[in-house]
Amino acid sequence: MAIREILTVPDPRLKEVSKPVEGGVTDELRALMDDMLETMYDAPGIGLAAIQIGVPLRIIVMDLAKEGEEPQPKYFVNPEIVETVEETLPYEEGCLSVPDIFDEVERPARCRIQYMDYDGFKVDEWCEGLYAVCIQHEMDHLEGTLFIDHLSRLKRQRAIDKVKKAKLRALREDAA
Ligand code: K1U
Ligand code: ZN
Repeated sequence: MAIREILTVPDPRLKEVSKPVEGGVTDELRALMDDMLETMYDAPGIGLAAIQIGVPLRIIVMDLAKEGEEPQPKYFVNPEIVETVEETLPYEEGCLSVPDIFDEVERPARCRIQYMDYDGFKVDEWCEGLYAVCIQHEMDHLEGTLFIDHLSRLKRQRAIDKVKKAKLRALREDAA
């Protein structure tokens, strides 16, 4: 297992639409999902899409266990949202690709998803609460959409500028 670098804005790869996994869940894919989970735990975060480590495949990992609880890793291969409810839920979101920026996004409160799990079994289930928020945020990544794309143009640009400045500052500190 390995910790991979997480891409941050304005890296153009984050705008790519990820491709479906062909040919089922192989050992190679499971090794990628293991790396993604380790990278997510290290960050730390509660979800990660493959494109965030530069791999344009429709794969997501997630763990919504609270501190002190047993880990509950979840793996999603070729996930699809097949139904949503009209009711919406506002939630203060963050993103490992837009570090240290948090803002409210309103999304459907519940959604039904279909995907293949770590062992290649098909799953069909309803999500609600943080699970619904996180899977919709991660599904957005597969379409090249970031949570800041749901904000006003001004807020989005401010967020990108803030991340750029922080990256420059870190580079300068490393060079000193
Ligand atoms: O970058 C990502 O896609 C991961 C992101 C997932 C997410 C968070 C909040 C709402 C929607 C989606 C994160 O994990 S940001 C970090 C975070 O939320 C967190 C980190 C440590 C402990 C608890 C939460
Ligand atoms: Zn994100």
